[in-house]
Amino acid sequence: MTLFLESVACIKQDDVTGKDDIYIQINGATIAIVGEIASGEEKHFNNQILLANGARWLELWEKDTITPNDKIGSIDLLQYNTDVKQEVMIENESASYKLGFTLIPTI
Ligand SMILES: [Ca+2]
Repeated sequence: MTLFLESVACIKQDDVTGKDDIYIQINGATIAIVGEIASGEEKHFNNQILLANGARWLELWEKDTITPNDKIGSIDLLQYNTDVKQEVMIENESASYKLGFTLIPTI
């Protein structure tokens, strides 16, 4: 399966001061670095990521230098239909993000 990552929108950032520093992991491996993003901002991507067999859990993380990194949340990729754009909220008590992506089955 290929993950076509299209957009990451920050509805509400995690950090109180400065911007969030976001990266995305799948099954523990970093597959995309979103970088600095603040509330109300959206970043667009054109990333096609070939997923390993068994890849399932997509996690959104926010990097902190002093305190441990914050996990914003995770989604189960197996829950989503393929070949159609998905817009999925990933959030916790403090932060809220919206991911736009399409899953493409490997032929
Ligand atoms: Ca943080």
